[in-house]
Amino acid sequence: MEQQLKALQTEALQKIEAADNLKDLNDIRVAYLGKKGPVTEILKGMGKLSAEERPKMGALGNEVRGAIASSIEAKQTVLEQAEIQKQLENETIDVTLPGRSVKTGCQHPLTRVVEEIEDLFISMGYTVAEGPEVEKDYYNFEALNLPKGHPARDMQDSFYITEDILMRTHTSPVQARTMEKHKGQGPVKIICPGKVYRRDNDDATHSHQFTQIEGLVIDENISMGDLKGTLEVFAKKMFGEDREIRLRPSFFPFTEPSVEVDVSCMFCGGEGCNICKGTGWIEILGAGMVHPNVLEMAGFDSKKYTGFAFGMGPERIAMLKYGIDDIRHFYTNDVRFLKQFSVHQ
Ligand code: FA5
Repeated sequence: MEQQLKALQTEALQKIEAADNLKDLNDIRVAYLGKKGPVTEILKGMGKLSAEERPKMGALGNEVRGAIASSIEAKQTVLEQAEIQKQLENETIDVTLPGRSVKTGCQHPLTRVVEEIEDLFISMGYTVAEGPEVEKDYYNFEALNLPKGHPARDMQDSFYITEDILMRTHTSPVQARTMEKHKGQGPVKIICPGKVYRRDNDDATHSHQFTQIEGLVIDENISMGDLKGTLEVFAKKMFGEDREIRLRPSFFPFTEPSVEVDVSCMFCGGEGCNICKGTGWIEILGAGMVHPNVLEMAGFDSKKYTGFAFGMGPERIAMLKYGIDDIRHFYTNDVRFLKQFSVHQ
């Protein structure tokens, strides 16, 4: 029995030594130290021993169990340490590796120009007004001195939804709505940025959906001089301090007199080039003094109040500012185009 117990101890210690993971070690613990393990089995034969031998064998049995248990415990510590070490090695961060750069987006060039124009007018005391893109014929045309059947409606081919509702063809209906809200009381000083829709054929300078920014000022004693001064500040701010503007007579049913506003060519400085078609001037917007009929329809006394209004296409402004040759670049979202306007290239 003594030999059996010692052989068992040797065998168990060898297996413990060979175990290279905690699961195998636990299996050895269950196999050798469990209630029905071999030490217990061997000690069952103690009944056949003399009274003298029995306590000796009992003590030896405990000794073998103790040796196996402490060997398992020691090995467990070693294996646990190894496991922690392995985990630490796997989680090691190499701080010398180059970082991964985060790709940031950038503001769309059109948004940038719209916000720049907004900021300029806000700094001159204007507030920003908005209106619906699906608009009533009344605000888009009638309240702007364009009754049904007026030939000037052909200037803006429209997408009609019903006979009285259409996609707005310009941002001027926001003028009409704002004036109506003011109930004949000045002053009014707003700009209205927003999307507009026209049945124009798409080409390098036209789109069926584009952006406009409208400006409207109504107060006592507002004159054409105020309009010209305001637009001069705008042109210099957008295109450079050397720029000049000129007004050419034009026609809009909602303004009288009406003008087209040109800026001196920013590409040739006014000398004449292929962009300004040799004239030295580039058209940037339409404007005029608010027609008395429009003031009266919105409830303003046209003898007391006068006003000016203007409307521009920020796509065309951005094209001139950044030398963009096709309006469709704004809408196709080609990353190669957009990336050129990133501040973190
Ligand atoms: C108007 O829409 C008037 N409502 C502007 C106005 C407001 C005049 C207040 C007087 C007082 P016009 O149709 O010219 O005007 O358009 C204004 C600007 O929109 C043009 O100068 C141009 O820059 C831009 N625009 C017009 N049609 C298109 C188009 N199809 N695609 C891109 N931009 C366009």
